[in-house]
Amino acid sequence: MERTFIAIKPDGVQRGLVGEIIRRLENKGFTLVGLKLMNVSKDLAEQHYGVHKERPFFPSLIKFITSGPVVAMVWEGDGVVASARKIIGATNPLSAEPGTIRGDFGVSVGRNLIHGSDAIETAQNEIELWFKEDELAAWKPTLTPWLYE
Ligand code: DAT
Ligand code: MG
Repeated sequence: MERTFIAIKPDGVQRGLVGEIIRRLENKGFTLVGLKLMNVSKDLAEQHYGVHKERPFFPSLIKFITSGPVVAMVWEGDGVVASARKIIGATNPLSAEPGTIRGDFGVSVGRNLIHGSDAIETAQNEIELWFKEDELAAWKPTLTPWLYE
């Protein structure tokens, strides 16, 4: 089953949106298989955002993501990588559609609340980077026959 990596950033935690964000992913029908509240080291932040290291916003991005606890999660379900990106919305919250997390709760690209993997391969790498195998719980919700044909 497809998996994606989702992180509620320090602004989402500070603003008390952890429950709201988890609720949206649960309501959609995705399954939570990993969850931890953690402080992010500079090293982990730089690895996670390595693809952006030449961008002008990189230093402030690293400073922000290491500024307070984040909620790191792994979610599972058919098509979860692309679907979670839709639920999250566009990178700039001012461009994100209403009904998306960033569209409903954000106003600034540097405080856009949440991260979601952008492709299946990226998701696998990010899950490995953030979670140990024994921190993930494989389980099959009893609702599965009511979510999948
Ligand atoms: P996304 O998080 O939607 O995958 P991304 O991978 O392009 O977006 O960028 C990673 C994060 O970097 C993004 O969530 C917020 C920050 N960021 C991106 N573009 C930025 C910009 N132009 N100015 C400030 N921060 C930016
Ligand atoms: Mg990205």
